[in-house]
Amino acid sequence: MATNPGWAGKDGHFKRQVSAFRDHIEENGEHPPEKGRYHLYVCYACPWAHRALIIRQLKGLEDYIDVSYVHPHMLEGGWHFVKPDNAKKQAAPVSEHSFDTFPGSTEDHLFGSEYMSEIYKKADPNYSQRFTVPVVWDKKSNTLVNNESSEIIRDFNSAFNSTLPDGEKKELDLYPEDLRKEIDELNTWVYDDINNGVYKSGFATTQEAYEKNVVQLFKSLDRVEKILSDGRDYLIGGKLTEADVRTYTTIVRFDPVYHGHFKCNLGSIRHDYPHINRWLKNLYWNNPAFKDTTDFDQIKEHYYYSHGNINPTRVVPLGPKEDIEPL
Ligand SMILES: N[C@@H](CCC(=O)N[C@@H](CS)C(=O)NCC(=O)O)C(=O)O
Repeated sequence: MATNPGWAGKDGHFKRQVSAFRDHIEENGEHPPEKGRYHLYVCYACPWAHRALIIRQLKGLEDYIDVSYVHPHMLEGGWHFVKPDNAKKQAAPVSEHSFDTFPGSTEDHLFGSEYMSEIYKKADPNYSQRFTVPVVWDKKSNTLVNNESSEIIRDFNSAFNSTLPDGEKKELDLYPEDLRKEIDELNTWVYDDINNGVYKSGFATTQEAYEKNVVQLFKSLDRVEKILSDGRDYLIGGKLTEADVRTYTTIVRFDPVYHGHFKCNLGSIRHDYPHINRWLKNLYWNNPAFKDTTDFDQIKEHYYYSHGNINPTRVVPLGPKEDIEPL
């Protein structure tokens, strides 16, 4: 009898929780757009947090929203930060698997907390759900604004426009009015079958649940492949939209992690999906917001080290030889 590590229902299917904090950064609202007012908590490894990092950079919000990066090991107690003293020291080499430091991870810049849970408890002492990233924190009203990436990225896309200097980044709209219907439609099945589909495959605790989800995942990858098969660089409307960002954060993790760790091995992106692979490489190599925010060491370390039920030895594989292929 397979053990159920607690994330799946009786039917063996993984169930993702519904995010609890759903306020917005908006003009004349409780959380108005202001340079330096908001802090973003992320893990480089997390695909949902990665969405927020990409859009922060695409929109030129680096000086507007500062960031704390948790350590990639998500163990008992949840996400933790590097201790302030260690953050200043030279980070340990990846092979040391240190709990105290990891290249790219930081202390909690706002409060010097040890665990991400402390941030949630500051906002709501009775909070009893999982302590997930990403999180947007309002330094002025001293509370958690939002912990749902699909909403955080919408705020980052448009809420700061009135405060941004004129230029390309201010103009960039990743959710343009005329494409919203198409973006929403694509987001829905990409979320269910691909973004969440890799988790539903990897966290399934019965053979039946695994097979159902992994087959659906590959059906939807086939669907993305078909969309991109006319040679286009972007999924919708001939330009970069949030649909590309949301799909990218799963696809870039696919060959290094999901293919092995989550048993999503009916194919790989580089060998079986030439058009998705071309689209992926173009985003990664030709747009710094994608490359700068993708940290393959953090990604591999997080998944292989954190899920003791799936990989009890915590050994992190060396391959694939190239995290992503060259152009
Ligand atoms: N719906 C959330 C999901 C975020 C999420 O599940 N993040 C994971 C990391 S990939 C997490 O922080 N998990 C911590 C935990 O489950 O304890 C979003 O999209 O923002």
